[in-house]
Amino acid sequence: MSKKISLVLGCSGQDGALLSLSLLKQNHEVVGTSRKIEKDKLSKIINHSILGIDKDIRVVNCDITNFDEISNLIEKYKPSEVYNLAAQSSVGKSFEYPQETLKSIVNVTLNLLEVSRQVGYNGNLFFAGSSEVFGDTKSKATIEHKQKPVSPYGIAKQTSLNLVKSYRELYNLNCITGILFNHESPLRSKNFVTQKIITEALLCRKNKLHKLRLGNLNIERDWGWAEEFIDGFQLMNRSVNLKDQIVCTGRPTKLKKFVSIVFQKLNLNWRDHVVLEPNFFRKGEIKKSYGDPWQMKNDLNWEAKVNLETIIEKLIEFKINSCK
Ligand code: NDP
Ligand code: GDR
Repeated sequence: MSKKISLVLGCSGQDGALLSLSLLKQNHEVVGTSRKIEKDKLSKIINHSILGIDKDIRVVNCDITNFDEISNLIEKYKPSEVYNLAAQSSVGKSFEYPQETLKSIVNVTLNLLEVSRQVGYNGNLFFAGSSEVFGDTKSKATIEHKQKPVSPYGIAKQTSLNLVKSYRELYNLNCITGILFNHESPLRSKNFVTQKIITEALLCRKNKLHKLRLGNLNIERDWGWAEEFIDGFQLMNRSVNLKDQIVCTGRPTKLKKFVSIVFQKLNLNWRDHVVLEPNFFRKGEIKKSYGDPWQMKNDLNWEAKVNLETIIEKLIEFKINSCK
């Protein structure tokens, strides 16, 4: 029997790399897109090297906002599943680069949906949505929670969510959005606060005078473990009853608490090292963001099992080993 083919837009990022590994383990052929890979194919994608999948995944350089380029990919590979994970994914940077952010999210979503509609693609399409669409959550966010995005990134993800829903309802496309809360792994870049804290806390252990500069420590986030979120994406995309879902742990934690656990695990006192940096306070900051995991558990029997302490231990362990 020929292998199933999966197409992963944004295969070089944290989720793209982890998802590709998972699909390869299930004997899928994985075709991924990246702007990083040069036409000569000699350039390496760091996350693929870390996971040891460089040689197993077919990475193509593709302008995913271009109709013909996406259309050619779908026609050539006829994937059974498509995952759109590509995005300028930093909320903070979206204030500096709103045009790029909207283009990478809204234009790409619309392009993939339009191609699918026009070529009559009937495979399954998963789109990475974001908890940022809700803004502040007053209670655990369900799919019905009021939406009040406060960043260009959140606005882009809200538009993408609405587009996917319309194409599902108007044209019967098999497309869904996973509304994803924060999920972490060692593949995260230092743009994101969890990797920044782990990396810098280890520097503090080496050099007692080292300082870690952070923004608002009072924000609360629902941090999960990326590897298990990837399983959720696949369950959603293969579900008989295709619908948008909230993917989260349901457990909010203050950033201050996250910092204190990291430093405590390294036998340090975070108060000796952390300095508040007003420039890192965001305009339009979301104070508390957490979701309701009930629907995913009920519909797909998916739940986040890895708790925050374990996430932190895994992140520290990976960083220490990679620095040896
Ligand atoms: P990453 O930032 O790690 O990866 C993003 C991917 O998008 C990269 O492969 C990159 O590919 C591609 N990309 C970046 N900028 C652009 C651009 N301007 N145009 C086209 N492609 C671009 O993100 P994650 O893996 O963490 O997240 C995956 C998806 O899930 C994203 O859509 C993100 O917004 C969403 N999400 C993530 C959450 C999380 O906690 N991780 C939570 C909620 C939503 P390359 O540079 O190789 O072209
Ligand atoms: P977020 O992740 O904006 O939630 O987006 P990030 O790790 O950047 O910020 C989390 C929270 O920490 C606060 N913060 C800082 N953040 C960064 N990056 N650096 C700092 O020094 C710092 N100090 C405090 C932030 O203000 C914020 O409140 C992630 C991305 O994966 C998105 O793509 C995704 O949609 C959301 O999660 C859900």
